[in-house]
Amino acid sequence: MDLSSPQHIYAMVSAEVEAILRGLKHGSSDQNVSEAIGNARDVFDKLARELGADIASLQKNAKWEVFEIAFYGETNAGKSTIIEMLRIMLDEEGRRSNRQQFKQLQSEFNLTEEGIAAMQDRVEQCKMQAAELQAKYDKVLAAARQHSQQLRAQIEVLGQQVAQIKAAAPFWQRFIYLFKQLPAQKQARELEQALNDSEVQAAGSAALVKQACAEAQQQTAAAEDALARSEGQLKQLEQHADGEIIGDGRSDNTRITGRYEFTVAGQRFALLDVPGIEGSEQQVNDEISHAVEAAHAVFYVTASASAPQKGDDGRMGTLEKIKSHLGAQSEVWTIYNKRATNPAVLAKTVLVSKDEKDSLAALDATMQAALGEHYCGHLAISAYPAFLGVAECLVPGSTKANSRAKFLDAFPLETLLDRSSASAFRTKVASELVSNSEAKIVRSNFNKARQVVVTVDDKLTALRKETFKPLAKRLHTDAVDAEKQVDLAMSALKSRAQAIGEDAVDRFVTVTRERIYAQIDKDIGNDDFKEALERCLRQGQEDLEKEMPKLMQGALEKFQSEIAEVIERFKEHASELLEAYGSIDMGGLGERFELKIKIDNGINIPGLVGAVAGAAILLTNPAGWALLAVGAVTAIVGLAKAVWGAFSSSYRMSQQRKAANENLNRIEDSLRESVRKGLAAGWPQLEPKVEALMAAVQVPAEQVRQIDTILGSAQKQLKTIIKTIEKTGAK
Ligand SMILES: Nc1nc2c(ncn2[C@@H]2O[C@H](COP(=O)(O)OP(=O)(O)OP(=O)(O)O)[C@@H](O)[C@H]2O)c(=O)[nH]1
Ligand SMILES: [Mg+2]
Repeated sequence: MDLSSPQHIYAMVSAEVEAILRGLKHGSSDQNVSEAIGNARDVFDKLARELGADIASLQKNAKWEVFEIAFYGETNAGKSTIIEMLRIMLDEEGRRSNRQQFKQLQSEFNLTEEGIAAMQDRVEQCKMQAAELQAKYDKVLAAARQHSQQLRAQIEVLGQQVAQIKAAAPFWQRFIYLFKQLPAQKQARELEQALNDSEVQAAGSAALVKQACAEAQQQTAAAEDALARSEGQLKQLEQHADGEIIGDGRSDNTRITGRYEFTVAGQRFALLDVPGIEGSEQQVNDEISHAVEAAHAVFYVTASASAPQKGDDGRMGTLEKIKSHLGAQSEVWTIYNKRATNPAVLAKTVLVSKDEKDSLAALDATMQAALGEHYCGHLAISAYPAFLGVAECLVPGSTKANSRAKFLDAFPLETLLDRSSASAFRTKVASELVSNSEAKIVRSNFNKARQVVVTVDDKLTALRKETFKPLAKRLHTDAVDAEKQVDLAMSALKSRAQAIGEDAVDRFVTVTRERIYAQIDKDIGNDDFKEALERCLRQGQEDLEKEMPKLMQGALEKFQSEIAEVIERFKEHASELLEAYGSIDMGGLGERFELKIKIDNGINIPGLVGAVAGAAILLTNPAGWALLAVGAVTAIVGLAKAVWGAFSSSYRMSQQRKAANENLNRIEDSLRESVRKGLAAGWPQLEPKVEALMAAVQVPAEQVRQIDTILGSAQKQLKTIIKTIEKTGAK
C-alpha cells in the first residue's frame, strides 16, 4: 500500500479491499468450485460494503488540521458545563465576543445588581408615596365631612330653639319677630356662613392632595415601566450570559454537536460538545457518531465514580455503547465530574474521597478491558462550581448568579478553582493533551482506519469459526454416515445376490436330478438316457432363465430403495444444517445472508436405477452358463457307452445314475463358477454409479470447506493491510 500522504489512508484501505473483492471474481470450470467462490464472494462483498460505508464516513469526518477532543457521555453528566468553563478560562473567541456584548448591554442599561435594586427601590418608594397621599386625601375629606356635620347639627339645634321661642311668645311679640331677628337666629346664620366657607376650603385642599396623589401614581407607573423594560433587557442580556450551552437539568439538552476552537500557546485545538448517550439518543445517534469519528481524543464524562454498566438482554448498556463508539479511538480519558450543589463539597483540599478513589480504580479497570491500550485513565473535576467561579457574566438575580455568590462567599476564586481541580484540568487539557497534536492526529486517523479493517477481519474470524467450520464438519460427518450406510447396503446386496445364485444352482441340481432319476427308473436304454438327460438339463436351464432375473431384480430393487432412503435422509439432514447455519446474521446492517448450496448437486437416483437395471441383466444371464454345462454332457456319456450294454438293467440304471450325477456335479461346479463370474462382471456396472453418489454426498461439505478456505485467504490479505497500516502509522 502506497501511503505517500497520511491523508490518503482511507482511500487506500477502500482500494485494497476492492482489490480483494475483485480477486474473488474469477470463475472456475468446476461448477462446485465456482459456486463456492460465488458464496465466498457474496459474504465478503457484504462485509466490504459495510467497511466501505464506515470508511466513507470516517473520510468525510476526518480532521487533519486541528486536534479535536470530543466530550462524550451520559446526558446531564456535565459535558457542556466543563466546556463552558474552559471557554471562559481559555478565552474562547465565541464566548469572548458574547461576554463583550453582555458587558456593553449591562453598562448601557445599568443592568447590574445595584442598578436593578435601585429600580426596584424606586418602584417601591413611588408606590409608598402614592399610598401615603391617598391616605392623606381620605383623611382631609373625612375631617371636612365631620366638621360640616357638627356645624349642621348646631344649626339645627338653633333652628329648634327659635321655633320654640316663637311658639311660646304672645301674638304681638310674634309680630315683632317678623322684623327683628332673634339672637339664635343670628347665630344660626353665622354658622351657615361658616359651614359654607369650610366646605369651600376643604374642597380646595382635597383637590391639592388629589393632585399630588395622581402625580405619585404616575411616577409609580413610570418606575414600573422602567423595571419592566429592564426585564426585557435582562432577557437580551441572558442570551450573551456565561453558561448558555449548559442544560437546565432536563435530559438531552445538547442536540447538535457544538464545536469550540481554541489556540493556546500556539497549539490549535477544538472541543466538541457531543449530545448525551443516555437520553432519547435515537435522535442524536448520528450526531454522536460523526463527532466521535472526527475526534482524535475522547473524554468520557460521567457524574458517577462507578464503572459504566453492561446492558441486559438485547438492550445496550453504557459499556457496550462506549465500546462500539470509542473502540477505534487512540486516546480515551474518563472525566469524573463530581457534583457540587453547595460549597461544603469543596471543604476538603482533596476533591476525590477514599471511596470514590476505589470506585474510580474499578472504573479504570473496566474501561481498560473494553478499550485496551488506548484507554488513558481518569481525571476528576467539579466543573459546576469552577464554572460559577469564572462566570462573571451572569444575569443579575438569576439562579446561577445566586449560586455564584454562594460559592464565592465560601471561597476566594483561586481556592475555588484549586479545590474543584479546575486549574489542574485546564493545564492538563491546554498544555499536555494537545501538545504534539500533529503526530496524534495522524496516529488517530491510522488507528481508526485500522480498526475498520480489524472489525471486518474479526467478523470473518467469527463467521468461519461459528458458521463455516462447524457446518463443513457436520456436513462431512453426515456424508461419511451416508457412505457407511451405502457400503452396508452394497455388501448386503452382494451377499444377497451370491446367496440367490447359489440357491438357484442348488435347486437346478436337485430338480434336474429328480427328473432324470424318474426317467432312469423307467429302465431306459443308454441312448434314451442320454436324450432324457439332455432334455432335463435343457428344462432346468429354461427354469433357471425364468426365475433368476426375478430373484436378482428383487434384490436390486431392495438395494435401490435402501440407497434412496439413505440419500433422502442425508438430504433432509443437510437441509436442516444449512437452514441452521446457512442463514447468517452479518451484523451491522442487520441483514441476513443466505448461503446458496445445492445439496443434491450430482445426486442422481434415476441414474442409479439405470445402472441397477444394467447390472441386473448381467447378473441374470444364465443362458451362457447353461449352454456351457449342457455341452459337457455328451463327452461323459460317450466314454461310458461301450461297456454299458453287457450288464443287467439294475446295473445299467445305477451306471446311468452315476453318469447323471457326474454330469450334474460337473455342471454344478461350472454353474457356480459362472454365477461368480456373472456377478463379478455385473458389479463394475453398478459400482461407479454408487461411487458417483458418494462423491456427490461429499459435495456440500466440500463446498463449505472451500468457502472457508477462500475467506481464509481473503483474511490473510486483510491482515496484510492491517500490518501495512500499522507500519506506516508508526513512522
Ligand atoms: N448543582 C450542580 N449541578 C450541576 C453540576 N454539574 C452539572 N450540573 C447541572 O447539570 C445539568 C446538566 O449539565 P450539562 O453540562 O448541560 O450536561 P450535559 O452532559 O452537557 O448534558 P446533555 O447535553 O443533555 O448531554 C445542568 O443543569 C447543570 O447545571 C454540579 O456539579 N452541581
Ligand atoms: Mg450538553
